[in-house]
Amino acid sequence: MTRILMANRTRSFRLTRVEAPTMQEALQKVRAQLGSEAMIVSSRSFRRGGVLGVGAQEVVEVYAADTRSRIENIRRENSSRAKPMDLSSTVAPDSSVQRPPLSEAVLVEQSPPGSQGRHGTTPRFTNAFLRECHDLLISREIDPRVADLVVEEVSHLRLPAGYPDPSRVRAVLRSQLTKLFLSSPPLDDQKRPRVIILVGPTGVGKTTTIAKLAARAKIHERQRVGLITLDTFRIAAVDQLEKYAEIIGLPLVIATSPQELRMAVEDFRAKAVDVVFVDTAGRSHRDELKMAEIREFLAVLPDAEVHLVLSTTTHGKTILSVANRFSGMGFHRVILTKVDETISFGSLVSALISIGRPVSFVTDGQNVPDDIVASDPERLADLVLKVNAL
Ligand SMILES: Nc1nc2c(ncn2[C@@H]2O[C@H](COP(=O)(O)OP(=O)(O)OP(=O)(O)O)[C@@H](O)[C@H]2O)c(=O)[nH]1
Ligand SMILES: [Mg+2]
Repeated sequence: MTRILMANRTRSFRLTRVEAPTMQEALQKVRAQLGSEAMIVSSRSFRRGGVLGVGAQEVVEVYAADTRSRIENIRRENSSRAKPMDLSSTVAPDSSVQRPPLSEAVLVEQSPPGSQGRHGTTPRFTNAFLRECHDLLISREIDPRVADLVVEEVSHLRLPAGYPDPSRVRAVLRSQLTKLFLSSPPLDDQKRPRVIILVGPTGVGKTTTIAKLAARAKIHERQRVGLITLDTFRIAAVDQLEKYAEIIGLPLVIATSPQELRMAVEDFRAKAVDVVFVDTAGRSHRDELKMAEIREFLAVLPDAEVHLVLSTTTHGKTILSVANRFSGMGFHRVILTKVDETISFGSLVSALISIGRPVSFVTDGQNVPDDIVASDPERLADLVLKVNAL
């Protein structure tokens, strides 16, 4: 099933040539020599020997490049220092999304000078219930400006007298936090096929999430599902999705150019496929060239739903800078992964507000297809407070 993938940037790599009777054996040789992240640069098959074509043997020749140091660089880049958070820098607004009034205020509001005391406690909140609310939010690593605004909202409610009941504090905060997040109404699901593309930095869980979504669409919703991968940079990446495709029983097409992508979708349309999931290679948000490549692919599918996948193990400051760099792709939704590995979801709240796109799904583990749920503001509030989370 593996098709041979042509890569176009080869200058910086030393090429290794292998020969074998079949493509499968040639790829095995490449793997053995260069590891599973080798990049196939070119391949051809020809016949050798024999007389007048009789007795000639099929030979497959593959040139591959060793990308191990490059992959390491990409990984290092992604885990490098975060930029300072800039709450005023937002991605382009999505007119289909109704932003709650409080979140607009968050983007412009500044904390009054000296507003943070112990654990960020605001002295102007003299009421014990409000102080308890504020302390809880700060302990969840929520930006103090956001915490101030949420507590300000709580202060307009009729507050219980006496020592604050912790469960009451959480209930009130849950309902206020819910207002910070956008709901995620379904995108146009009348189109056939719906095309759902996942983009995002390396290693955040794009391929695993596609496998989860695709399996659920097929098994639970009984939809006809197709898979396309644009991640032709590494053999291992294609193998990964190919395995899922085989297990789930789904057709997978490898598209190496925007034209192939368009043709693949047309082909699925002709076969009455309901939904097509498109996997992309992880891109460092700092690599403009590769970001431009993805944009070229996206340009041929203007109706596609683009979901930006972000790992919640990334700190809020980094998340915002990643989202800003991916904003050129015009993503419609955010998918948050790895909440099972997240210590504090609170630091992401201001980033999510600034991003201004609803969260469509949240994933909480490596199990396909179980560890994923559709997201809504209540669920995100629960994640902040870690109450009944997932
Ligand atoms: N704990 C946890 N691990 C996850 C989750 N989602 C994905 N992973 C793991 O994260 C790792 C990377 O997942 P991939 O799906 O390969 O990530 P990717 O974004 O496709 O990576 P690239 O294609 O290399 O950019 C794998 O080990 C996954 O099992 C999650 O929700 N929780
Ligand atoms: Mg992947």
